[in-house]
Amino acid sequence: MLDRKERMSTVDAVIVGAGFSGLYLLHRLRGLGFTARVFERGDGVGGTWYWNRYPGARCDVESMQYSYSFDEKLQQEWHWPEKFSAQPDILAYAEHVAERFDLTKDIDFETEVNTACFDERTRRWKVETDSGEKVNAQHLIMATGCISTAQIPEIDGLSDYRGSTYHTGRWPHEKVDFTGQRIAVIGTGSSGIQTIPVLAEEAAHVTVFQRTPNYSIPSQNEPMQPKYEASWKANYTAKRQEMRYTGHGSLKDLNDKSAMSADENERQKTYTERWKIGGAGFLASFNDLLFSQESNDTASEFVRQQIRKIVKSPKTAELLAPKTYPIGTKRICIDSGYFETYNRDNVDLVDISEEPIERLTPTGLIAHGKAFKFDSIVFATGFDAMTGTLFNVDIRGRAGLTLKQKWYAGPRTYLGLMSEAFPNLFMITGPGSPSVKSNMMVSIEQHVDFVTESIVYMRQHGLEVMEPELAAEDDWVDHVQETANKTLFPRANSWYMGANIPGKPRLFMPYIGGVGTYRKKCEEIVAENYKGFHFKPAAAVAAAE
Ligand code: N01
Repeated sequence: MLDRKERMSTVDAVIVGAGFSGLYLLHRLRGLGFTARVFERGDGVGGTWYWNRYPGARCDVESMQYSYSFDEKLQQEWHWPEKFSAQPDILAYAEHVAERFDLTKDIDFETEVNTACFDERTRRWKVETDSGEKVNAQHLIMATGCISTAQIPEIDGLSDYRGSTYHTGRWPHEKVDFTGQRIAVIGTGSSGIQTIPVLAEEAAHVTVFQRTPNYSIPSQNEPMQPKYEASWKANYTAKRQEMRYTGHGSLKDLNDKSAMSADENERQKTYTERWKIGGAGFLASFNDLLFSQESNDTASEFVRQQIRKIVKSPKTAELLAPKTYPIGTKRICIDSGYFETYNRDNVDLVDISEEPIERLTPTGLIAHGKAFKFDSIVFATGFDAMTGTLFNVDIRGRAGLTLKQKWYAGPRTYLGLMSEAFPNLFMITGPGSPSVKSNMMVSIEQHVDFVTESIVYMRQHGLEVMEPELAAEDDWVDHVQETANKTLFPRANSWYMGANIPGKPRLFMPYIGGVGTYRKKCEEIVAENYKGFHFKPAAAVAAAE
């Protein structure tokens, strides 16, 4: 048996996570002649799409836009069966990419990175996994995704419950058969809204526990139309380029006009047309829906009216109609028959906005003083987003500072890519970048390209260490908050604000200045020799010791 020292390996980069970020990173770094190892806690690739296997899981970005753009042959050859892809199709795509580019040989599955410490003497990250393996790497790249740490709320009696429990973000691999069951769904975010209609078709009875109603737009999903697919494929390069400089990284046909500059008739006509088209393009009905409360009110009211038209019980419709925050300031939901589901005889809605679930019991739960019995409880209760997964790894930078210590009052990054005191640590779609406020595929590709090009730059210039300057980082953190404060986003208790996790600092985590604006900013910084970053050549670091 090898001793510990002999087992230790050395690579240029350790990548944590084999979702879309980790896969593309590995492909690019290897192609540029770097050595890399990927550690992935799941037993397969796909990240979000590996874990979120709940019935009804589907992407809310159109298939033609939610895919890699880096390989022309791949984008021409791949066929998406539906306008909005279901989870199994996206997972199949991730698996295809891994196979096509021969990526799995450098991925350790079912392996979690526990600790990562920057050794100032060797200028290397010392990474240790849960299998006890130690790896030295010049670069540590967190490709862990923004919404990967599932949250089950601390409700009293959780361990007393004897039935089956599920979390949408950790769904079993084998099919769960709910036939004949009475089930509870707790949570009505994107995941709950997608899964409730599908569960209602299968289970004997579904009781939905809703703390906050959500605005949801019908996806108007349909099989992929050959003409539509062909029109994208004929112009893929140009369309992808256009997407990269839009506000959200996707082509949504923004109506560049204020809602208040239109009269009531025009607004109704616009909203009705967008509702019929479906999808998140509804928020692009006018250009100021996320900036002006008055404009936003018109769109919010339109959606409430649709809910009242769809849901037959006026009482249930009122409970489902969001009134406490502006539309779009919590992640907009895209559904397939969500509101219609409440017209079924086997679906009930329980409002827990005023009074939380009291506790779980061996047979179900107690809410409003009433005991409910359930065979299964589905938690659609979300994630410790953006920072939770980074904190799950004990990351220690210079002088042993932990990331958690540095970010105690909220994440501090330069461009959402790096954090001062953590040399050569990169984050893909980290807090402070457009990340979850964008088409993730566009943001992932941009960050992977930025990181790999930075590493190439270092190699070309004989540089060994890269780190943001504290002043540049402070300015960026302020800019991220100032940008958010000019919008309506801070008015909602959303996971963007960390509001779903008790005790989490309350501030807007993603960068809302726009995907195109952000990309141009990154391009300018690179053109100015990586303004705001400083580098150390190998010799200078050694001499300073
Ligand atoms: O999680 P969420 P999600 N008692 O945090 C409720 C992406 N995504 O998994 O709003 C009772 O949005 C909570 O209530 P409240 C997308 O970015 C994308 O649905 O905090 N209820 C809320 O209703 C999305 O935004 C896709 O008052 C409790 C729900 O649980 C993100 O993932 C599909 C509670 C959590 O909603 C997360 O979505 C799915 C408690 N103690 C997800 N704690 C697509 O691409 C929480 N809740 C379509």
